[in-house]
Amino acid sequence: MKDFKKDWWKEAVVYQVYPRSFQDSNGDGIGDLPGITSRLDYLAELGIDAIWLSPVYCSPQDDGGYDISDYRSIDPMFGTMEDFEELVREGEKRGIGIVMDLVLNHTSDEHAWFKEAKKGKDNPYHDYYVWRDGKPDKAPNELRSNFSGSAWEYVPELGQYYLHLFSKKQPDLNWSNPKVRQELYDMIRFWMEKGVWGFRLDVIDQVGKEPDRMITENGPRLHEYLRELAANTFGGHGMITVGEAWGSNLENAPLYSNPDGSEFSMIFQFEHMVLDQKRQKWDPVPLELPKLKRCLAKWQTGLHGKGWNSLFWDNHDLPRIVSRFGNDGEFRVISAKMLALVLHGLEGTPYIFEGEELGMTNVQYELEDYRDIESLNMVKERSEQGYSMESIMESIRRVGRDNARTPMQWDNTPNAGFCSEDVTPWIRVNPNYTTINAKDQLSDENSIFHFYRKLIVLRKSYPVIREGSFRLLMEEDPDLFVYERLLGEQKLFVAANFHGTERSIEIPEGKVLIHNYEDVPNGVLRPYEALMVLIESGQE
Ligand code: TEU
Ligand code: CA
Repeated sequence: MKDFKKDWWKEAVVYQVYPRSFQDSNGDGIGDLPGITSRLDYLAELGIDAIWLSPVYCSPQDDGGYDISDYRSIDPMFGTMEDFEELVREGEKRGIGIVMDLVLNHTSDEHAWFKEAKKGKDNPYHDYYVWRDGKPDKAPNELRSNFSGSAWEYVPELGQYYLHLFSKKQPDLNWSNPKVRQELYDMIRFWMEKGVWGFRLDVIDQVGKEPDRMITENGPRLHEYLRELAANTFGGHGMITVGEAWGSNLENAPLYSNPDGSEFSMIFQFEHMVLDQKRQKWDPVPLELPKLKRCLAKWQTGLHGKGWNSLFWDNHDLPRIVSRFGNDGEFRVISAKMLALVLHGLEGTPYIFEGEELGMTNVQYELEDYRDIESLNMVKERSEQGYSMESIMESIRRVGRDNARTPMQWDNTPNAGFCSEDVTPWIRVNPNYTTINAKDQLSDENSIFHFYRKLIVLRKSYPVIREGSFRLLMEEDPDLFVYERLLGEQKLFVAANFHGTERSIEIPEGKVLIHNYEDVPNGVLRPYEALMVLIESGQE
């Protein structure tokens, strides 16, 4: 096992790869492990420390690999175990570690455990899953799947329903069965021995569910389970661990990311990602900036010294941030840099999702070009409920997960360098690859790519960026996001204009570390303008 420097992940920047969409190496139109290995130099140039790899295990791909049929093997679609080991080795050479995605809440219905479980109530694997007796037309209760419809699926041969909080091909594991937990711990140790640097834990806040009480997130035994999980696996090994926890809040976050290491290094919380929606994600509303500022400020101050934040705008489930909180038209480059600057000025571990560093945008496809089960199930449900096709398509285009999953745009050749020109990629390439691609940006010092690279260098260079305390300024201002970070004699001043009109502002004297227009602003922030100023004490 690798000997990690204590809390190394507090200084790290993580890059998320969604393998299907990153780089195809063998001409089947699907990204794969050798493809990722072939792009490690690109990631090394960006300056990241670790790759969070979305699932590459054997899977029928009902939910993009988050439906695992064998936890200990690589899906042939992505390559072989040797390809995986090669990626780990080649990453290591460049100082880049691999963070595996653990999906412990559910398996695929094609997992050997579930196939056994379905055979009968006396089967030793039956109790690995969550079953309730019932009748064909009467589910145990009203619990709903995250992917539309009931969370219960009937198996006539057993006269029972099984629980699936996601697709019906993702039956939920029964964590109250100690055998299930031990199996999972064994499996995690298997990956630790392969030399990975850490884990991202999918919907981990749901494993303590109590479906009869309609409790899915933050169940009563959750933290007992998580402490047991850490103690039996990665606990005390210095790895980076990040739990996905939509149900987290400031009350429970210090438990999840307890500095004593009893659970995880940090969690992904999503409060800042649901501010621009009504009750459901499919009904987006415009963002009110003060809400975002107050939310991020709350997490910055709330976890300072008591836990650790993850910092992110994007992942494989979210629409592209430049299309969401920025401007993907006239001000695409400027606003993508502004959003990066605001996030990378905060305390926590930043995560960059593939293509974010290029300012990749949402897509506007017709229905037949979308692939994601969440979107396709929603189309079915909402058309039955009488929504117009127009409003359904608008929802998918704005918030559908495929926005994040279109192929990585490497260059301006057909298929954007993601796969060779004569094959059809599994999902269409965003037609804007001719103007938005890595090749162009690598050779342009002023590109979004190089802006992200510089932000990473700054984080590594200035302790105030990594550790400083946070203070929100101009809290009520509807256009400007302004804050300070403080550490000893050093102060960092960050200001950003989130809108397309000029705004005057007093900028303190100091050293401008980074800014997103050609010239440094002076008393006015232009559309989407942002800067970071370092003020040494005595200078004010
Ligand atoms: O996502 C958790 C989750 O709750 C998602 O359904 C989320 O609410 C939705 O995608 C937002 O649009 C995790 C994975 O990140 C996701 O890709 C998986 O589909 C899901 O778990 C099931 O494993
Ligand atoms: Ca391939």
